[in-house]
Amino acid sequence: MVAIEEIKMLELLGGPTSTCCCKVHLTILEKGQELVERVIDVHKHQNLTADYIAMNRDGMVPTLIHDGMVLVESSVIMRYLDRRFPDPSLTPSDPLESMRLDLLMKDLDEKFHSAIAFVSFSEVSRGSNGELTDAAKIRLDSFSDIPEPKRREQRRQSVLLGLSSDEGRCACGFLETMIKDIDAALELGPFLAGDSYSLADAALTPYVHRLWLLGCEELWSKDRPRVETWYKRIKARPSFAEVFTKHEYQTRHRYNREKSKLLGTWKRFRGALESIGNKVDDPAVRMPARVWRSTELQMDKSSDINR
Ligand SMILES: N[C@@H](CCC(=O)N[C@@H](CS)C(=O)NCC(=O)O)C(=O)O
Repeated sequence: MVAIEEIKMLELLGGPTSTCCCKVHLTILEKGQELVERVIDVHKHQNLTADYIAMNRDGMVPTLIHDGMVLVESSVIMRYLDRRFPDPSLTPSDPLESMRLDLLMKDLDEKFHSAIAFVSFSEVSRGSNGELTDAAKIRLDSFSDIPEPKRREQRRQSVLLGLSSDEGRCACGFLETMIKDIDAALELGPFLAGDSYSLADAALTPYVHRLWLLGCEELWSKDRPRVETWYKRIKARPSFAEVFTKHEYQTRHRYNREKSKLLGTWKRFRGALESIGNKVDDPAVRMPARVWRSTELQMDKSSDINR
């Protein structure tokens, strides 16, 4: 019999509509670990209660409780899990592959996460002509509960401004870049950091899936077959079914592919991308993918100090 103190259960606080929770959830399952899911509904501001903020001062999900300890920040949690449960390792042993993993996760945290949050909030607040829904207008008032002024303002802007604003166009540009980066990484192997599934795959999956739920798969389905193949491969894993498919009934009211198609999210997204660069000093950019391999062409020989 297992003594009660030996049961070191993982408790994941958050919910299935959060990309950051999903990436941690995928990691736990890929590690073959069991977890208890405790719903903290950010749409009901359960992340802003005094009890929750006492554990997670940013009032963000996820929080992981393990063995009586509190862990926050999704990427930090994922790395903890990888060290704490080393088998199977989700970090490649090859230094270059693990560097690729680090860079993909850094870009996700620093650029792509806020971009998906903007596009998601903006689109779930709109009708087919891009107009704010009545429910969204009511929700705007509730943002005053968000304690940190910068985050409060970002949240208001994502609802008020829409994808045709500079902020929206920047977000769409970043997400296109994310797909290009995924495509470039897949040139080197079937998974994002090489031959086997890694933390990078777990981290990026919820973002690509969110774009699919928003009906924006044209970002890859026409001209980036490697991304399409990777997405199919990831979708076939039991962890995907457990994290996404199983929770579909809970998330449909918010992210619903058929509804996004009807409401024209992709049209607005594509319009935002096509407008980039059409004005002077445009803050939005369509960046090229990360380059992993050096080629002769990229090297400017005239700058060679040994010449
Ligand atoms: N850097 C944090 C970001 C977490 C985050 O943005 N969580 C979102 C859900 S994906 C959240 O809690 N949103 C609620 C809010 O902003 O009020 C992490 O990686 O854990």
